Amino acid sequence: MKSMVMSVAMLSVCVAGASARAQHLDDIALGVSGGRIATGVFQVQGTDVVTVLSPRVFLAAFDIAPNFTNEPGFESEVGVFAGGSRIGFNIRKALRKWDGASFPSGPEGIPPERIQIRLGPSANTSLSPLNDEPVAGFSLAVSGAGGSEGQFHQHPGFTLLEPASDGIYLLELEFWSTQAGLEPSRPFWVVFSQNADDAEWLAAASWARANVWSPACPADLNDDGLVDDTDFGIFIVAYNYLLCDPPSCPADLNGDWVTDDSDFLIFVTAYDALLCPDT
Ligand SMILES: [Ca+2]
Ligand SMILES: [Ca+2]
Repeated sequence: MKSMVMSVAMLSVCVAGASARAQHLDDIALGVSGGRIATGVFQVQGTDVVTVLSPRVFLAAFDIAPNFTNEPGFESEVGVFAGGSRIGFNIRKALRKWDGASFPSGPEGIPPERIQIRLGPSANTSLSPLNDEPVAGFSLAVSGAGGSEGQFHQHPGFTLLEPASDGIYLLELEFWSTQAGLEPSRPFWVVFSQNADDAEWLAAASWARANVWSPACPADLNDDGLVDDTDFGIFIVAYNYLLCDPPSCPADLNGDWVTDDSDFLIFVTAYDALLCPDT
């Protein structure tokens, strides 16, 4: 899977040329939508890189070092947030482990493992809880000056603690900001692979997408409540190369991690309806 993800990223770079590589395309994108922080991915459109703020389920793997990764990072375009503000996170629930069919929501799904999130000084350390009481995380700075003012770009480290058994883990997070008037993000989820089979990893991520996120209007790729030409522009780029914008797959509307004719049919139906369901 990692090789597929990387190959897609590299393909995107090749298509766009070096000038479009303003963002690290395999990071989780952060932006602002409807007055709140939103998560998503970056997508190459011609010579531009756009932020697609619809995905809320992301892939990651403990493959940078044993039991450790700091990829994907979290990144915004320049000028998105108030310069010098801070963005923090909360861990919303205990970790869950894939049982082959689901991430059980009850206590039976909570493994002995915990995930530690850390960046920089030891004070910047958080541990996933052993129950579903939220844990307040730490905050990190938005660039305050220079050509990158208002950009957030950080790569906190994620460590799977002992016994660190092989398998697939689900972590539920949210972002918040010190910026006045900017609301916290909706929950988002990272599906971590610890030496898991790639197909099983994607199956687990599909399950999470369908069952813990369950998007009401997946074809609304820019999260504005409408399915219109802007969404079509995003959809058709992904459809043209079949695969996904790592680390998620916004134009995969049926949750199988490929963007193909099945998704196209879902898209045109939603496009004809124009308005998203009122949820
Ligand atoms: Ca839209
Ligand atoms: Ca699909």
